[in-house]
Amino acid sequence: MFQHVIVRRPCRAMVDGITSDPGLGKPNYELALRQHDAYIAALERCGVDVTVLPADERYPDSCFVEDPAVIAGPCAIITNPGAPSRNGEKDEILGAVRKFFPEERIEHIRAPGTLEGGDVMMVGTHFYVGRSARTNAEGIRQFRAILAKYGLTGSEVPLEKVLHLKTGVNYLENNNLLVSGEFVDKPDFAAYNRIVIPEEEAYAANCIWVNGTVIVPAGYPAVERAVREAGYPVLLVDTSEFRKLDGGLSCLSLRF
Ligand code: CIR
Repeated sequence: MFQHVIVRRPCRAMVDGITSDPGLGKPNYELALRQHDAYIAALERCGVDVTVLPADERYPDSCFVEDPAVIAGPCAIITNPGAPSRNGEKDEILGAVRKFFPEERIEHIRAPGTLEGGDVMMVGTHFYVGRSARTNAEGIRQFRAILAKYGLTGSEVPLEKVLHLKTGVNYLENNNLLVSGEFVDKPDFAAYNRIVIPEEEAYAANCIWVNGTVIVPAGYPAVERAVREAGYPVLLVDTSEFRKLDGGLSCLSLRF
């Protein structure tokens, strides 16, 4: 069960955030704020308390708080984001993390290691880590060493196409895994009950489980149906403006 969630308000500079698909257009800032409000409301309905950090105009992608930190059970790991324009976000998330974790349980990924939280998927005490353009071998080595200190385990999943691991695979608890694209047949995930997302709805593989409910992006009927059929109550949140920056539901919060 999650008790706490940390989010950061989108900043006006988000229109200059990183995108792999400029053809989707720039986000509409006012709409992004309304969608962020709805996201917070959905999380609150799942029974968590939500800490809302102020917008930070220095970092266009800073609403995607999942990337500069990973909360792994008893410890918090401040990452070292591989995207240069995002690297400084790690110093800004630290203050929020300190409100929940004592100094001796706050760990750091250090250069030349890089790691972004979007590449980390938690399954109980095991953490899958995507080796991506943002997360390198040294970052994963450091991350696994930190996990071991706390009796947790990690394994590396090489990525071929997607930005982050959780762009394409997300754990819904109860052995259920949403998978799309390159993750459908990966041997790493063979033991799970895999719910395969059709290619045209691949964006919606990024759903989040919050205390028994699954939050699903609005506008992806096949994914919504599949999640309901798996037995979960569903809350829909429109993330169209964040999608324009390759961001999804998981990217927008730290849940612990
Ligand atoms: C980026 O490219 O870093 C942002 N535009 C999107 C980050 C998405 N975060 C995530 O998947 N955890």
